[in-house]
Amino acid sequence: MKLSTLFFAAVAGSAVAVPLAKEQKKRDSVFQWVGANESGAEFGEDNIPGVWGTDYIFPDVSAITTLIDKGMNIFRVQFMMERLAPDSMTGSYDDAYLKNLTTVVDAVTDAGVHVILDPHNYGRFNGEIITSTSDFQTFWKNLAGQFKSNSLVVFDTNNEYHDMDQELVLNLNQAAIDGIREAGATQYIFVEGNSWSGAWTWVDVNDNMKNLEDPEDKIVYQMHQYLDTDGSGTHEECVSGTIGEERVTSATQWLKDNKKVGIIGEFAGGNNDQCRTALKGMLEHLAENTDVWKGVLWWAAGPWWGDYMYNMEPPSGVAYTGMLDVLQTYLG
Ligand SMILES: *[C@@H]1O[C@H](CO)[C@@H](O)[C@H](O)[C@H]1NC(C)=O
Ligand SMILES: CC(=O)N[C@H]1CO[C@H](CO)[C@@H](O)[C@@H]1O
Repeated sequence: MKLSTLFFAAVAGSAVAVPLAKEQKKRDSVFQWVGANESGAEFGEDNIPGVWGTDYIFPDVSAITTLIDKGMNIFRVQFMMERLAPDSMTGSYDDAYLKNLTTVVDAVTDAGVHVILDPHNYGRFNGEIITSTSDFQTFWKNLAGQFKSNSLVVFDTNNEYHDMDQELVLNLNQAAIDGIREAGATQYIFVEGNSWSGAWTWVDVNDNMKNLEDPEDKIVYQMHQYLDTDGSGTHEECVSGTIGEERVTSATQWLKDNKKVGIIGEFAGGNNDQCRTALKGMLEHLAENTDVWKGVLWWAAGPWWGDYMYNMEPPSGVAYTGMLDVLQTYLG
């Protein structure tokens, strides 16, 4: 069943089908947000623009519904800037790609949960590091303009900046914030840092990010944390049973010291007891510090993950069948 069907059943026959302000569904959890990444529209990054259904796919709304039924209330939807704005970052949109993206966004927010728009670009456009803060500001002004009337949309400035000048990362994030506010959008903005936005290296690498300014005061620092040896999220094994807590502790202190709030926007571990223990330890630590940690998102759900070791896609993804219980305490 489509989410929109569920929601619109209540207003069937009404001429005004789309409410202007959407409200988050009430739930009971220590975290404001628990959810998953919804990956697919950024697949096939070597084929630009690529072909829908061959190189990339949009998330499956019915699978998202299942995760909402399990208690999730936030989804981070990946897409590629080059597919949305094929000619240039500041150029016009591919209407079909925008429409497909919007369909997913509307379906999720109609169910009363948040959706994060995630340009999965690593601070790059067409393979080059983005250096024009003014173009980036325009990109965000344009995109926020499309979604500013939907209060459950969250803007994520970019996925995992890495190997970039630190001042540039700060300035790009500020430019995104400025563009979004210039468009008149007032929703949450999730900012990301250098070095793949890792929580474990945040204090050493991304300290200057505390200087970001938002007139709406709705910045959430989005960090990522994997628990394998190199923190890349490419191994099934976790380093130890305590590695989860160890890797986020310094970031917790940074958030407190600087009076900021954060979210773990990507985390995962393989389907084994060591990772289960490590992930629980991390979640417990975050849950003890909900003054600064607002939630977590599993990497990843999506239609095309197949037998991928972290696959959270219902009904048969290995993490959906084997690891959802790790999150159970925190689902609303
Ligand atoms: C959008 O989705 C439809 C199927 O719903 C597909 O036929 C079309 O190719 C997609 N277009 C793009 C640009 O993703
Ligand atoms: C950590 C992780 O799983 N990263 C993957 C994210 O998804 C892209 C494709 O969208 C993969 O290339 C990465 O390996």
